[in-house]
Amino acid sequence: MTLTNNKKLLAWVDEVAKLTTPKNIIWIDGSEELYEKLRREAVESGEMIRLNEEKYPNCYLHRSALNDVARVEGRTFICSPTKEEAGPTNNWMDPEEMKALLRPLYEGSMAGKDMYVIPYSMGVVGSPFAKYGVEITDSIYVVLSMNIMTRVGKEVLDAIGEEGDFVKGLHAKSELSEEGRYIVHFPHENTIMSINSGYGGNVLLGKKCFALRIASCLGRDEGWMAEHMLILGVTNPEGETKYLAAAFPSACGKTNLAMLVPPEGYREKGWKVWCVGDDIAWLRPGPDGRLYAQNPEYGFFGVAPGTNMKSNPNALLSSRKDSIFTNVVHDLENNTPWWEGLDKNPPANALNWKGEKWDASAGEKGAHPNSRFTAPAANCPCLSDKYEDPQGVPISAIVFGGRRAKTAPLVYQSRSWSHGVFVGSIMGSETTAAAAGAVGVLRRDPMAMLPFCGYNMADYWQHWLDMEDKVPNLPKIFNVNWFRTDDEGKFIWPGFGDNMRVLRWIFDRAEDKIDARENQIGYVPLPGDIDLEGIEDEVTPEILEGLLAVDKELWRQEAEGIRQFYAKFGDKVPEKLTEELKRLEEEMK
Ligand code: OXD
Ligand code: MN
Repeated sequence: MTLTNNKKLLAWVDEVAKLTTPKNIIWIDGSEELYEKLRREAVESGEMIRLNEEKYPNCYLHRSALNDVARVEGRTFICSPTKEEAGPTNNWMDPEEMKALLRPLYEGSMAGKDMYVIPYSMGVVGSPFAKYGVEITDSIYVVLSMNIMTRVGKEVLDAIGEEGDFVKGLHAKSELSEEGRYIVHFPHENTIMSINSGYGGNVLLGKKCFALRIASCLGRDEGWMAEHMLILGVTNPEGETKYLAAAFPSACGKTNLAMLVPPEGYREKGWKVWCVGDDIAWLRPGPDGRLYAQNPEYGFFGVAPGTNMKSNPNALLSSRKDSIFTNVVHDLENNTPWWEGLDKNPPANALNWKGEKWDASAGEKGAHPNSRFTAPAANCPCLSDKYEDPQGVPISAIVFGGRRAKTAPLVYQSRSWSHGVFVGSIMGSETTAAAAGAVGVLRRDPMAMLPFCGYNMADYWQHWLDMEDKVPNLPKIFNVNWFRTDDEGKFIWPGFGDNMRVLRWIFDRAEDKIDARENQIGYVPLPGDIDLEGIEDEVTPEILEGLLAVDKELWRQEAEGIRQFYAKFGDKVPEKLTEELKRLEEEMK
């Protein structure tokens, strides 16, 4: 049975089947019947384990191969026609050379297996934001996860129609060999090829591969933006709701901010925070001259460790049904998932993420640090009612952030759009103990897009700057840093729900409701303008002053680091950004 008359799609499926020689070709039509059959098959083969039906209805546990537990930036390629187009921060290979390398890897790779054809949409089907894709895969885990993370099925084929275009994604698990692992993008052909991996970030091709790397190129060509940003809405006690989009590198609490629970005093007064998206935002000029955002995804692919009823109740509750858990601890007594930081009671009778008998008291972690939950956004208790709005939500503020022990203040506002683009381009974060390597090393990660920008980052900055000509009423741009530490290395700002206090200032500034003080790097809050009611014991006005202070010596070093980073891009760095850098150097003299 085929569900479409799109000749291009039928020809491509045929071509892939000839190359990979599967036993059957199964079109994913979105029917529950087919999903149920695949779930049963995955349980029978051991690919997934069905969890406790009462506590975790329709939830499954999955383990990826031991050598395959994270995105592999070293094996991710942008194969644009020229190396310059991919830029100095992406791996590049000539497209034809890469195809010649990949072809033998795919040859016969699905022999004896079923091949699944998944039509999916990034964005609300039929909306101005939507872009369609088709992923071919030999993994049931991918089929079931794509159904959580994107909108899948016949309605997407109908939206593509007989003549319509789509992004091609070809995934084969093959032997899961590390040497043969490739995650490859051909932006000029709207094609993604992934092989020898079964880990989410490498194989759920709608997410990073399509919605960021390919979509960033589409956005450049079509006048919109694909960004690694959460989207949230804040309703004030007067009942007005405003939205912001925010970019953070990993390990900066992005999912927690996306689903923030305001402090008790705020909740009592009627403040509410709504999640529109936790990872990706597509931003387009709207009919009223403002910038509008939609979350192109349909679910959350969240890091499990550290998620608990205190740190992020909304994420935890999102994953209580219809979810897939990957590389977590399996509590055999209850047949439930567990991870470090869920609670203080590691299960006594359990298997670790590798599927081995696990004894928590022996000191080794049970869940992989990058273990994940894949959960439908519809489960999220604070999901915005505008989440499925075809027009998206109007964005009042764009927020950049990173993890900086000293340099960056708690919050500052950029002086202009160009200055804001500069602030995004110099983003960086200090490494934590969660990742391998030295702790506290600064990694520059412009707009948190370093591993996700599908073309030359310097051209991407120019595209940001050019938005000023396309959108008359652009949002204001801010930078936040929740992670300043004192001399003992302790965090000064309480973070989590109390970040609401900073969001409030950001919205007030975005609407020009309050004044601010200009310093060497932008605008910072006036004394008294960050509400400290309820945390006065922890954060006195003097401490807040310290959190907002600019240390000229540190910023001189910062400017030097930025100059070195910019040098990688040669003369491609937009002039407006080098001008901003010069101004920063001047200010710090
Ligand atoms: C993610 C990431 O998984 O940014 O969202 O790495
Ligand atoms: Mn991300």
